Amino acid sequence: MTALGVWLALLGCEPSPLVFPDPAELPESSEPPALLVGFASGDEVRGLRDWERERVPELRALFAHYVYGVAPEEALVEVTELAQTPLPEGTLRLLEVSFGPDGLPPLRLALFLPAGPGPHPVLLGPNKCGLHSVAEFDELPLPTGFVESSCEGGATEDGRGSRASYWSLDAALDAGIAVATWHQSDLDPDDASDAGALDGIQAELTVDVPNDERWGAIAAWAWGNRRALDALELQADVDASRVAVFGHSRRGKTALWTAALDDRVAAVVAHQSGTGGATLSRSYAGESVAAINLLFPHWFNDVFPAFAERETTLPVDQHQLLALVAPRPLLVTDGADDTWADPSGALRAVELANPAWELYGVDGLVVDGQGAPTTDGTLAWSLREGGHEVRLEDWQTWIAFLQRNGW
Ligand code: GTR
Repeated sequence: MTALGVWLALLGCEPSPLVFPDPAELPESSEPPALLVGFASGDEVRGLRDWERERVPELRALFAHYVYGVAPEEALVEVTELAQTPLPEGTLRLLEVSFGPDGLPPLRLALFLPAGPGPHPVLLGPNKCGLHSVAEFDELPLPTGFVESSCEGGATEDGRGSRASYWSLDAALDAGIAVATWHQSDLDPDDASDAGALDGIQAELTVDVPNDERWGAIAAWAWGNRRALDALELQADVDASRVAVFGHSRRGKTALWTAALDDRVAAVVAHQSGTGGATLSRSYAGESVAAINLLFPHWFNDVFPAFAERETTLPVDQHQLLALVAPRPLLVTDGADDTWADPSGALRAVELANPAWELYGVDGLVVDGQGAPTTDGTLAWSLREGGHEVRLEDWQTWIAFLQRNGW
């Protein structure tokens, strides 16, 4: 099999004659590429069959090749329960998720379960500063690997509960929704000096693709979400058919790429996910493709930087990533002062993604009498006041949206 065939197979796609032109050879288009026209064939998508059999695998392959990199499709997962503790609002279960072959570092998953027997729906996503930062509970272990310098208290006891204001666990538990989280550095340290994707899980689990297509940190974290989902499927008191993947900022980008690749993800909440997330690359407000690759070269593969100052040649744009979530519920949330994440570019992407929901005959984006977006449909965008952070108010918006969609 050719290298292309190998990695289309890794992505769960049938090998096809798809070839990936060098970025320098791609045509310019100031408009985002059409959602419902094949890249290779130029043919229009005429219905669900064309969408699911042709266009979805093609878009997954294009995003992997040009943006995020190629990850292994799955791994053998072993799940061990490390601890179980009663909480005022429910139960905390600590799981260790290890992957074959031997020697790969495990992922530690904290599962906060609401009171009652379940099975409970779940909000799943990685955290930035370590499990101990999410809440005050002593049972949450300290991180063992890299911790960002912006994380107060670092990997020490001083960091315990330091991010609790970002994690409104009680709001979810009171609504009967479990929260599952793991530290992103368990899979891949968020270390900008690792542009070649040589540390973390990628160093252990190599994929047979050219170097520049290697999976970056966002792809590694998306892979971690998928392995956490493997573990959640084994929990009798979890409803694995209602796992929403969520995340703030770089973890919002991760949530979208997770759901784009994995149909088991039942819903997505992407909060202030910005460039490389919900915002169009061809929107020139906020962070550019050049800026993100300069500061965070390790998040993407080594092909994406070729589009710095050349966004108009990108053969994909982020509305197509959003469309890969259809027909599942997708909520994109932003803050009015968070201009770096470019809220209006995200709204435009949501609008351009909407035809994918229409293909399934579901209510995607629902607008009010003035044409303004609401959160009533299956696809939604919501703006609050303020900047780049997570507030109780954000959790309330996410939870209300999920509850309207059966959580
Ligand atoms: C910013 C970065 C954004 C966003 C954010 C975050 O500095 O430019 O793309 O991801 O970090 O993750 O908080």
